[in-house]
Amino acid sequence: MEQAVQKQRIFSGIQPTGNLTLGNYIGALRNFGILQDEYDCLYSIVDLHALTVRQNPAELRKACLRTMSIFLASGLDPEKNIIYFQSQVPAHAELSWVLNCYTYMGEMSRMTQFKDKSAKHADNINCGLFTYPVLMAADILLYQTNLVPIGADQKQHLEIARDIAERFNGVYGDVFVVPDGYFPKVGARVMSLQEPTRKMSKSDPEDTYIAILDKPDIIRKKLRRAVTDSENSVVFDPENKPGVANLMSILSALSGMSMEEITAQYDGQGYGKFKDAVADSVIATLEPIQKRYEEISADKAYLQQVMDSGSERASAIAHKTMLKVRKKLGIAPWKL
Ligand code: ATP
Ligand code: LTN
Repeated sequence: MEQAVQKQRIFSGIQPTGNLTLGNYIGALRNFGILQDEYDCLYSIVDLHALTVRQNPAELRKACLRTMSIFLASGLDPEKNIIYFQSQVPAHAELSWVLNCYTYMGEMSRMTQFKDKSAKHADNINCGLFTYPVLMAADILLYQTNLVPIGADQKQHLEIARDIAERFNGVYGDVFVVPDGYFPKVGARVMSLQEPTRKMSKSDPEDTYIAILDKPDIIRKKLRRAVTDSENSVVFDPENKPGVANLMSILSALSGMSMEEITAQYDGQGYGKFKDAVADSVIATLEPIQKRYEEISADKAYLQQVMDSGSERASAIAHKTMLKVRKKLGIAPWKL
């Protein structure tokens, strides 16, 4: 007799902060769509994580809806995937507390994102920022996730999630699936257009990133101004030519061309032509997403329905894990 094969589970999250960038798209979002047929996927807008940095409530609300609309516009089917807001499923915060008690201060203080963000927000180095990776571990472990599609900047956080899962399982038996990462071959770390040795980040100044919703003329302008070097050679050398290497990675990730093919086609013709080719491929990728975004973001009833059904479906899975965790820990509910 044939047995129904249980699909592997995928979980990933994106913070509703600022404008989603081309880095978010190439590093994470694009893979979400590719995986939706083969896996059982949950994609969360992690609004609790966003609170680690001071947010304006009205802006946060808008950014949440914008992020959800971008998820849908980039091809995520809300029937096939569970798309929801993290804060709508209280079990994330609950499991996060539990896992905090199985995580060491030393582990958290080694996290590079914590160091970067506390340097950026020196006036608000709060405990949430410090234990941010524990909440991320809770997000992942709550759903017994097998695979986590993320950009390379999140590798360290995924490692911690694995360590916490193994530690917990070591004490209580097999409670959590230990997750693996899923990284893009090219573009796992899209770099800033102005400082190509730093990652492109949506919380940096406008001219350093391309937003998924940037219009074609803006995209072209930003790419023309992208920092390169004075050599005029289109050769992939991330160490000595980080600006050119970054643009080549973007073009390769979006067009499928190899680095050699890009060099063969654009070397020796000046950076202007090369940058225009990068702009063409970025525009061709983003324009259809922007068109769908306009329609989806205007349809409030549809967004409400995706939001409600997503949190209901996610809650049902989370509830099962929490019952198991509570039982193992010896906390209520008990059967008396
Ligand atoms: P912030 O600047 O507000 O910290 P961010 O731009 O890093 O945000 P996140 O919401 O933290 O965005 O990340 C969402 C996903 O996008 C993660 O999987 C992350 O690895 C990926 N990602 C973010 N920036 C890049 C980048 N420059 N290149 C590739 N992937 C990226
Ligand atoms: N920490 C991630 C966002 C994030 C996430 C997650 C990603 C929160 N929870 C769970 C994957 C799985 C970030 O800053 N990019």
